[in-house]
Amino acid sequence: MGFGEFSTIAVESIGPLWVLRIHRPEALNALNSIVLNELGVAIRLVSEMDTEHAQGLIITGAGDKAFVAGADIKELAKLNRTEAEKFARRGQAVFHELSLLKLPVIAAVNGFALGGGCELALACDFIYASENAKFGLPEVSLGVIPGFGGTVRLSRAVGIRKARELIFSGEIISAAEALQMGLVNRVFPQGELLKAALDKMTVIASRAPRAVDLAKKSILNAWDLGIEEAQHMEAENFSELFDLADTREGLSAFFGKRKPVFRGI
Ligand code: CO8
Repeated sequence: MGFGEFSTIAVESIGPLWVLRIHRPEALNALNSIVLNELGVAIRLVSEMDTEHAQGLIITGAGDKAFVAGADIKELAKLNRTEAEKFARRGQAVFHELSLLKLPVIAAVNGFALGGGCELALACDFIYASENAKFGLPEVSLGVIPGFGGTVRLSRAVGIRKARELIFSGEIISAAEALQMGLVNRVFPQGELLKAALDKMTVIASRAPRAVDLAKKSILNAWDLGIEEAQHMEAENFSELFDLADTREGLSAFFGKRKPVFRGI
């Protein structure tokens, strides 16, 4: 399956930057198994591209009302216990792959990011939001709980107490509240959101790609490992860069008082 063959997502490239839109307008972009599968394929395709062709990914929702309004409740309602576990594990696996992508990923949340939609945004490196964005994990109001990594990632993103408050109450919060609790990095008027995300990604893409990748890896280690092991890995990642042409280029450009030209090698 290539990028042209999707039915529930739309993928567009702007130079080496990719924009992936979840596109199910009839269901506020809710994640059914087709979306999850297509998302999984798109993530794999992007992960297989070389640096020249892929330097950043922005995930957003089609239209101006929803990023993703959750897992598809019609599909959830038909699941038995075994199928529910399979569905949760599938979503978790796709979001895990997304979180491990070597290139930076920004969620541009342009409306409702509820349940699985909030979990998708949390699996991205950071979140920009439009002023009308709404966040929440309202699963308990349906009798379920977050199942695509939300209990884990929200706790890590905003702290366990805020996460408990949001998940136990199922309350939906505004972009301004999400900004205040550190769930969202920045908020923009709806019409400026995508451009802001692309502008930031352009800045990131101008840096040494392997350095950004290894910084991302080190930050993920900081979450998963103890402080000693994480710092050990940081030193390993740091030293790995000293075998690369881009590192020599970055350091010598500083002394030459010129802009570095990075090639991802
Ligand atoms: N799933 C399926 N369809 C949806 C969803 C959804 N999550 N959200 C909205 N839709 C559909 C509506 O049914 C409606 O369809 P129709 O026109 O055919 O009736 C259409 O989208 C438009 O929605 P509304 O008319 O409801 O629009 P409103 O502006 O009135 O309301 C809301 C917008 C507030 C976003 C409202 O649609 C809503 O509350 N949606 C559900 C939000 C929600 O609870 N999300 C969490 C879902 S559970 C989840 O994500 C669990 C993840 C982990 C799964 C683990 C698997 C085992």
